[in-house]
Amino acid sequence: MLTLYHYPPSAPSRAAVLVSKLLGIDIDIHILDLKKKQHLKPDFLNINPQHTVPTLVDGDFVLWDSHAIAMYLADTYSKDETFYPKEPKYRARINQRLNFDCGTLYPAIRKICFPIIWLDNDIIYENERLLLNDALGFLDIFIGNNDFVVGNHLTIADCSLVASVSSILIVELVDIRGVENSVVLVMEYLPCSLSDVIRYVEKPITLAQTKTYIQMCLSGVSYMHNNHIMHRDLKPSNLLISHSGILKIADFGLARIYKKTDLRTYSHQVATRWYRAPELLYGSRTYTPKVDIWSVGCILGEMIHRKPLFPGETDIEQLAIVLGTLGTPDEIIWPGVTSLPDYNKISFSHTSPKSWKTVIPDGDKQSLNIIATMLQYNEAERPSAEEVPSIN
Ligand SMILES: N[C@@H](CCC(=O)N[C@@H](CS)C(=O)NCC(=O)O)C(=O)O
Repeated sequence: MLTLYHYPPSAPSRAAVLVSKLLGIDIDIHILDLKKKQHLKPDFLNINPQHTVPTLVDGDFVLWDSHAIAMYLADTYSKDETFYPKEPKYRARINQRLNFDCGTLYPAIRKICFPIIWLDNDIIYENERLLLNDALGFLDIFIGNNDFVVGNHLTIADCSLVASVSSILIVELVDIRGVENSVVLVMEYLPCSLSDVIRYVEKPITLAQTKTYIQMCLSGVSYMHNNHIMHRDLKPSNLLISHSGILKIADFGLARIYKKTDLRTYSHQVATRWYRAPELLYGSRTYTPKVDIWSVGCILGEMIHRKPLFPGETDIEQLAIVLGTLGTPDEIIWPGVTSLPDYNKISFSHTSPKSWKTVIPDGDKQSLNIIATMLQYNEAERPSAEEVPSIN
């Protein structure tokens, strides 16, 4: 049996685990907590005097360095050559990417992340940021129009590079601490939320700011959705603003992974009421990430209107306000509405849709058109985050 000494926050260590999974190799993973200095204990120093993770033990053979481990596992245990082909030029390019990770990309990431994670530092120096940007630029060039770092095939080099790049995200998560029986996540401090910005009466948010924030929000939503995550609780107080005015999506407490091919059902009791999509209000359990697009539409409307668009006090009042604005839905504008779980539980008197100009009198034509497309009953008609026309 192979044993891998592993520490999950370490990118090289994660790369070794990824390779073992990619190759379908059964490995006994032994967690070594670097924060508790377990890697400096004599037992481990006997195995690896350089005291680094990952370290692989294969019988009486010991190997460390994630890239060397990846090559060894692929050469020794892979069923075929798929992920580390022997053809000399192909293999040379994979090795070049692995060396690039080892000598250029990972050191640039480590220089920034190490002081933040281990030394309670919160400064990123400009020269370090530029070095990392340069390295990420090379990575972009390697990928070019392909899907992977060497052409269109997944190789062991992708495992190393993706593990390294994913470490950049840890910078946002400043620390993980165990306190008694719970885990405390220490996040980057962001001074205010979009909710504070909207309600700051002394300096009302301008249309230009509104558009910039919505654009940032949509690019975050697009990133999440492309990575199969639906947030399910987007609202102004979950959109945080950094000192330099960068908007970041926070609070993934209700977020879920979804798959297009999956027919799994989800809870409908998600999203803070005012930003909850109508399919959720009618109890749908097979909704899509378009619930987030509805929420962004509500947020855009609220930024222009300076008041929430649909401020229901109860779930029923929420539905009544939405219907009072968009008009009574039917099977023509919203195919499938009559089959939603809670559709027959409550009926409202018939109402016609209001024009968005009457709902948000201060709205400009372009913003109102965008709100109208995002706030459609039929989720299939709502644009994806990328399809929302850029607001200028
Ligand atoms: N190039 C090595 C880097 C390994 C490395 O630096 N590991 C760090 C964790 S990210 C470590 O074990 N540090 C503890 C130490 O050096 O004492 C690899 O790819 O495996």
